[in-house]
Amino acid sequence: MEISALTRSVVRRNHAVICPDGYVNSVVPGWTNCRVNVIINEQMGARLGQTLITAEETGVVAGDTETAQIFFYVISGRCTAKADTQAQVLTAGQFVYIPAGHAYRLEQFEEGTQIVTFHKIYEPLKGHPQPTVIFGDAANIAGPAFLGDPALRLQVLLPEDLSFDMAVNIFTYDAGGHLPFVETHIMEHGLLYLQGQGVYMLDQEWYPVKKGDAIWMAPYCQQWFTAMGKEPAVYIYYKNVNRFPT
Ligand code: UGY
Ligand code: MN
Repeated sequence: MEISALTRSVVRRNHAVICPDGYVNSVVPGWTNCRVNVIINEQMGARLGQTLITAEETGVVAGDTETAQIFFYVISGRCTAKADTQAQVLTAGQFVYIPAGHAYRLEQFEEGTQIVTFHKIYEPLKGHPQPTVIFGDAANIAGPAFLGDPALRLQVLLPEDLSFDMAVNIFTYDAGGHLPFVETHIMEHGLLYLQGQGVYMLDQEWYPVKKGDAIWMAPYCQQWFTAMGKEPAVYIYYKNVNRFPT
């Protein structure tokens, strides 16, 4: 029998590891007939939001982004996503980015469809038009070797364009692959493991992590990762980018 008083989840000043065993559902207005777990949010000191949605067949995820752009990525299952005048069926690996000030509606879910979302208050940049709605598919995005190491591959899902103040990337590590150095940087991350396992170092603490776990890294939280096991470790992550460092 598992001991219910134990968990791998931790919440620290500048990082958190959130494992599914600690989830408590939230009610989010406009997101109905689905389970919503708010994994990262400003209550913990973050400047991004990250949620996990598990939808029933009758689920509806609808709203207006207002000030905060949202990125929806389908982990598993299927739904129809509508924004502006566009509508597309999304399946695993596909995504839609909804800019600030836009209405969206996700519906017609396959039972149990799982979606991870990242949202951030949009910071406009003079001389650069606000991004438009973007539908995409990770399967069509190249994953070049990261800093020349073929064991690490990085897919950049959103355009690398100054209009965007957030990036969402998928990082794949072959077993044994690891970040080439301990990163110490101003950018913040929200992250969800899609596959595999490994060990993350966060602010000089060491955490075993695996598929389903989420991590928050505040600015300047030192970070390093090595993949373990027999299959590649894959995570999707958010990063704030392209703005003057205040
Ligand atoms: O984009 C990044 O900063 C990335 N290399 N960080 C990370 O995976 N922890
Ligand atoms: Mn980083």
